[in-house]
Amino acid sequence: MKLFVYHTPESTPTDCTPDCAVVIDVLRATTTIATALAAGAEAVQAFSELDHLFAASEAWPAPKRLRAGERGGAKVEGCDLGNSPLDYTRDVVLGKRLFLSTTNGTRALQRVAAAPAVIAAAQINRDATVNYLQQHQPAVVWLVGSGWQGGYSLEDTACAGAIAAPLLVAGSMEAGNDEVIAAISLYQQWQGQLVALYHHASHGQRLLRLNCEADLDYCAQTDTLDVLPIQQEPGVSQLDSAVLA
Ligand code: 3SL
Repeated sequence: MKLFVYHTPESTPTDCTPDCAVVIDVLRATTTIATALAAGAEAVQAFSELDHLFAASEAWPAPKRLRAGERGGAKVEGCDLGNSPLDYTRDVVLGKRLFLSTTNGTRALQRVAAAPAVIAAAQINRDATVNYLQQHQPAVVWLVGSGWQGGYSLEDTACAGAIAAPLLVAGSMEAGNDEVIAAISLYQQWQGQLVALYHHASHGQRLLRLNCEADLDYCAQTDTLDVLPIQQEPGVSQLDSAVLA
């Protein structure tokens, strides 16, 4: 297996697709997706554009849908929820389809939607992601950070390093680009202090200004959810039954 890290969706190649794309938006979209599915949501359907979200969700039975929208860290007007994973409790999401649009994370998912396997990964389901890659051994894997509007995000690259490190140590993967080694170094430097890293990160600071400190604490937890959101049809993620079994 050959592993590539891309810090942003914009830096991924446009002339090819990997066998497996792992999209990372630790703060907060992929953390929210994993949390919602772990809490019993039926599926998460991701949109880069809000008007597409509203049009698609209109066709879904109202009692079975939740609209979730975030722009600039804040909840979008007209949506049921924003993008705080702490809001995605079992009583809120059970059996419902989540129609989700966020500033960067859902755009990153859309960017790699043509790959045969697309996973949503974060710190909280890091181990489930590593196990999937070890079991399935896709030949070419991209770890794609969502970043912030085209720029690099510390928390996403640190999570890419957290996924890459055990794969390289086990010898089951080789680094395909220098970014893999840089991501591992970043993770190794901060692994015991992820909350502190997120407080340094520009998006972490944006969320702190929005009084979302508890979100940073939640998103920094490692390997707490044994769930793997995997794309079942373009844009639609559900739990991988192999992880549940
Ligand atoms: O950029 C995104 O997709 C979001 O995850 C940003 S936020 O954490 O909800 O502000």
